[in-house]
Amino acid sequence: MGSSKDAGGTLGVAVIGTGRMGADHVRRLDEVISGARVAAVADLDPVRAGRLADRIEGATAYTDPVAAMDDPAVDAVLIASPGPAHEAALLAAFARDLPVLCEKPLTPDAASALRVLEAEQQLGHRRVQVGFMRRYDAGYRALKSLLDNGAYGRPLMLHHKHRNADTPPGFTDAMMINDSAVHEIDVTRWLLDDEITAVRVLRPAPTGNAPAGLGDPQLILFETAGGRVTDTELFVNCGFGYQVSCEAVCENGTARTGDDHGVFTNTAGHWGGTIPPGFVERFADAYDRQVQRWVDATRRGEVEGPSCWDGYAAAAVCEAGVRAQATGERVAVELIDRPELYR
Ligand code: ISE
Repeated sequence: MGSSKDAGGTLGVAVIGTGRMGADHVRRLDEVISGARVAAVADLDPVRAGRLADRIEGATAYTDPVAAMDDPAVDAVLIASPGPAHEAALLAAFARDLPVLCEKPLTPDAASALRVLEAEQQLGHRRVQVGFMRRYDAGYRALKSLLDNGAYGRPLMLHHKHRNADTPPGFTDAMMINDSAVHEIDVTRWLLDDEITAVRVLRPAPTGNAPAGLGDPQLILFETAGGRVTDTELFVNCGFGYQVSCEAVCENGTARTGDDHGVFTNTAGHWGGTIPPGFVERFADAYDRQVQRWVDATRRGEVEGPSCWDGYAAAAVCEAGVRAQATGERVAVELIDRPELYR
């Protein structure tokens, strides 16, 4: 595979979807990332796409993602549209052999993720980095290095906490797994280098602050092929801000990330720090690092980071999770054998 873009040239990126994440990625590519520029933006809403493109020299607005990919200034694609639109966009990018950074989820269910996995294998080389941004967070990376170097012995359990201040309108029980817990699914697989084999969901009495019908909080248990167990407190209407942390319990010690409270303050009988309002702020550095690493790898003609296999495995665990949530039962995860391309 040759490098995308001439030596020293910038990578022209088409950003597909200009909602909250897409618009943030457009800003990031324009203001933070080196070696890339926004060449095209696509959104079903022409006004939203046009407004963004107008602010960036040389960027063209489209309503059709495929037309954006066919813009001659485009060398690579960043997919940030809603999950159900990902499969079509990914297949169109494969047809043009364009490098892709695809926001999570790869696709919303395992069957469509499998189709994407098969299409990428047809190409014969990896083309996709999936946007599991926690893998680029400094704290999670330090935790991963510590587990990998083995100084604390084998990791036995992970305790995850995932709290959001509130949920957007229309947020459902299934979205608590597919949109929120999907991050714990990915970091569990990544940190432990192990596949999740079964899921259980415990549902305490919901907070009165959750919208009617949403069973919030939930406690999610994963078992892995290597015999590890992890728990996740998922509380997406906690009201007080955005908190994500992970503690690894190993044979010879424990290690925890996510407790950074910013500036430590003392005032009038209180000490404390700050809690970020949302994921865009909490993971700003991780998003920057993720996109910069994608741009750098793409310009070298390489693909790194979370793969379509990771996207597929996460989708399969989500499916089991949604069933576990609905039935209260332990649900086994069904995975195909890992194809050669992803070993
Ligand atoms: C959202 O889609 C995200 O990806 C956030 O990281 C997560 O914390 C939130 O719960 C999701 O809704």
